Amino acid sequence: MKTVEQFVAGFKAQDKNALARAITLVESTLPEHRALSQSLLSALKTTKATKRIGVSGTPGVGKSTFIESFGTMLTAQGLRVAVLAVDPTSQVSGGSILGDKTRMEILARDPKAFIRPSPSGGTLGGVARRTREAILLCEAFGFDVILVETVGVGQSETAVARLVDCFVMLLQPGAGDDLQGIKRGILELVDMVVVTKADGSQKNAAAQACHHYQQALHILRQESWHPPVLACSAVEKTGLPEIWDAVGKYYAHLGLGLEDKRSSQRLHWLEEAISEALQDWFTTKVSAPELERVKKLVQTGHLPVAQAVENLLASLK
Ligand SMILES: Nc1nc2c(ncn2[C@@H]2O[C@H](COP(=O)(O)OP(=O)(O)O)[C@@H](O)[C@H]2O)c(=O)[nH]1
Ligand SMILES: [Mg+2]
Repeated sequence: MKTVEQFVAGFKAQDKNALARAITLVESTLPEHRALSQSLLSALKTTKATKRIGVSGTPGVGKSTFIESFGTMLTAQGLRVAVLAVDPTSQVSGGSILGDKTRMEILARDPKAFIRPSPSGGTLGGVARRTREAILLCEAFGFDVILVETVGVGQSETAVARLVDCFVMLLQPGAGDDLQGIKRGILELVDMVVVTKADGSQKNAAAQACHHYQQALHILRQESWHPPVLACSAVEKTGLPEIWDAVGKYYAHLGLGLEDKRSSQRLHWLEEAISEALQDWFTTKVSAPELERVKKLVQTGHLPVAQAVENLLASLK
């Protein structure tokens, strides 16, 4: 597949291989791939109302198992589900969070589903951009629900919250009696909290955790949307319909606000993209030895920072 027409035809024919290759294209940093992927994104149209849902939480909380059970429930209802991942740590750990496809064995074989592991390498900004474009490709392909899994570290949660409509935070029972372990900023982003592993001996603890989080969120979040706190067991497949129901309520609450939310997200990504492009442009324009020379001068205090920037920019004119 080498032309936009071939990709578009592949999408029309519902060839998942075409989708996978289109995502590889948006993940590529080669200039010719970038150009082709941009033409492809412009050529593809999405008319369908999709749901973009972020699934976040610390490693081991049960994200992949949840997505397997939740996604399978949705495909059984006739919905088409795509799963994408944002994992800025994959570079370090050498594997992606969806590398453990064993946790999503059933969904991975489901004809109504598509699972894409995290792009490895690059900055969080780069990973987020590629994921944003992958979301658009999955929507153009015809998926109804896009689940974006992210590991709860660093800034990746904030980035994912800006990629999705509905940001769901997974917590597990007994992970502390208060919300101290969770960054406050994250609680301000969540649209829903799900307490996982509400089964077996953990069942009571999960109910308690729900109650606890509900109270805490009630104080913290006084907006018109009160993020609900729900318990589920991905293993016993309980509590999942209630979560889907809450997602529906959230979208109903957003109403026309959904388009506002998405358009302000687009604006945010435009600003990010401009900064990134300027950075790239700058590093290709300024000669490395010159930059080193200026850095030394700044380091030793011989040149003020602002003056250094001005000199560098002036040298480009
Ligand atoms: N009892 C129970 N265990 C679960 C449940 N969901 C996940 N687990 C277990 O928790 C561990 C981590 O799950 P995983 O989905 O890989 O977590 P992730 O790192 O957040 O993706 C695994 O051993 C799962 O079997 C659940 O609903 N109930
Ligand atoms: Mg996982």
